[in-house]
Amino acid sequence: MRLDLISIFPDYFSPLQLSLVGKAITAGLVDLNVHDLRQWTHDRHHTTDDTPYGGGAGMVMKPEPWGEAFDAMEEQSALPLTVVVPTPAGRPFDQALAYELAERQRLVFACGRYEGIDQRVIDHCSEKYELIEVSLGDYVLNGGEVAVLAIVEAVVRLLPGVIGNPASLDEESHAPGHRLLEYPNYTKPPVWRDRAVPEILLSGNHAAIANWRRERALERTRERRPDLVDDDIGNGFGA
Ligand code: 6GU
Repeated sequence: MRLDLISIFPDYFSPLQLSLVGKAITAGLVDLNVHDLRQWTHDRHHTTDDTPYGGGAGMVMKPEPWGEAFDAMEEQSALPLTVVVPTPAGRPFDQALAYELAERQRLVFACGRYEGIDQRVIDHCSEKYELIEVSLGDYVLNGGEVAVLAIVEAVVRLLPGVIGNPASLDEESHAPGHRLLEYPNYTKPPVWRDRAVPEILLSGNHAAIANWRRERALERTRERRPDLVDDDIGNGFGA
């Protein structure tokens, strides 16, 4: 998969060289390309924002640098391209969307700062490419960069060959097929500061353990995320 990340703060993306995403890059499973938007400005101050038409607080990102950036994206690779624009006004990001994005050959992330990007850039891109505006949740970040770190990590770990044991993807919270939160986990020692590991996990009875884990997962999900449980009405997923 090819990734292009466009931002006025390209340094935000250095942590992607670490850990699992870093290994996927080294292994050649991910081709990561970080771009400084200012290379597509032509004035001496490398201006990327301006005041909003109609008035109001904050600044809006100018369309011209973005237009040149997307032209350059097309020149750099002929792979079909999906544009991801992080914005609190976007489609809520979830595991289903992570799986969808993991199927794309090339993702181009356009990070807005300030009050966002001139709407004509969004309209231009949605006419020419597949475009998805994505939100991490109902809160406001200063820009898309931190959201991109989260989205890239969630997507890259789903790519074939990135995770050593793909079975672990099936068991985790929000895996396709079950939407329960994960059960609690324990490791050695069997007693720590007077707290014992639940007996059943030491029993060797695999059926009983699987049962216990299912119940804990259901209990936890009902308590913390009733919207994810089938017996809750109006959870948006049907029964
Ligand atoms: Cl994706 N971007 C910004 N700027 N703020 C957010 C967000 C994204 N998701 C939640 N808040």
